[in-house]
Amino acid sequence: MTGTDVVDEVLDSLYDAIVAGDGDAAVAHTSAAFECGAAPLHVLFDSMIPALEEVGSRFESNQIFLPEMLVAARAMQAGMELVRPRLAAESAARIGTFVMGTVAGDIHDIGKNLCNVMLEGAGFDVIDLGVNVPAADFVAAIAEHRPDAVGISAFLTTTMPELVTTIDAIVTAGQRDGIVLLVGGAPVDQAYADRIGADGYAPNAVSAVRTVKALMGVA
Ligand code: B12
Repeated sequence: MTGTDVVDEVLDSLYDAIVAGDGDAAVAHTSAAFECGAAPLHVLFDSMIPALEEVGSRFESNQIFLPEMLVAARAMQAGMELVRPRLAAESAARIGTFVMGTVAGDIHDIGKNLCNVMLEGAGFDVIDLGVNVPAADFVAAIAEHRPDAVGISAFLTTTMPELVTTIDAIVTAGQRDGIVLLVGGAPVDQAYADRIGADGYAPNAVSAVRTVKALMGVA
């Protein structure tokens, strides 16, 4: 068996642990993957995220229900705690401040947290406002932290309109100029981002970093 085979086997076990919602096993397999020399991004993108995608499609087809989806998400988050410091250790020189949050009415945060980890790794100081964030809290955070960029996530079709509400509040507060404004989350796309007046959109954490750096002119 080659080293690559061993890593693949551990990543398969990690995938199964997340799908099964077994947090302890997820942590153990994440740890084992690093001991075998797996790169943090390999662990994230070739095991953890596909596992959650599988959970999403099982939920959609009524094979599992909300409690199972919740434990799977917790298992993923537990494993991600081991990934975070490894990505941060690869951190580049500081390039700016990024305010990030999930809109009001929406409690999904795994994708947002993943973007935060990647942004920190790229050299941003990330101010994470958390989930279920009212537009007024984005406005207050921009006033307090004077960020270079702001990221707003919405993960449900029903909470996408909150992106508009939040951008409107930022415009009304006179804060729109001078910040790079990104939107994201699974139901959002480039056309929607253009329509609601965002500067950028990215479908995943890697391209979120690339996009914000390009828009800031630090690519
Ligand atoms: C885990 C999960 C949950 C967990 C969330 C736990 C947590 N802490 O986040 C729990 C169980 C709580 C949950 C609840 C619900 N969920 Co849910 N959930 C999911 C699931 C399985 C995974 C989401 C996820 O983490 N994906 C993995 C991450 C890495 O991907 P991502 O979120 O897309 O993020 C990436 C990009 O979007 C981008 N990105 C993210 N943010 C940002 C920000 C910026 C600025 C940029 C540039 C980019 C960017 O980069 C990220 C990383 O690559 C999805 C199914 C799926 N396949 O997506 C359903 C899903 C999102 N949920 C769904 C639903 C319906 C619900 C509930 C309404 C269920 C219910 N009946 O109560 C509730 C809503 C609760 C609420 N008010 O928010 C639906 C949404 C359908 C829709 N179109 O609106 C989905 C799609 C499942 C489905 N197929 O039906 N959910």
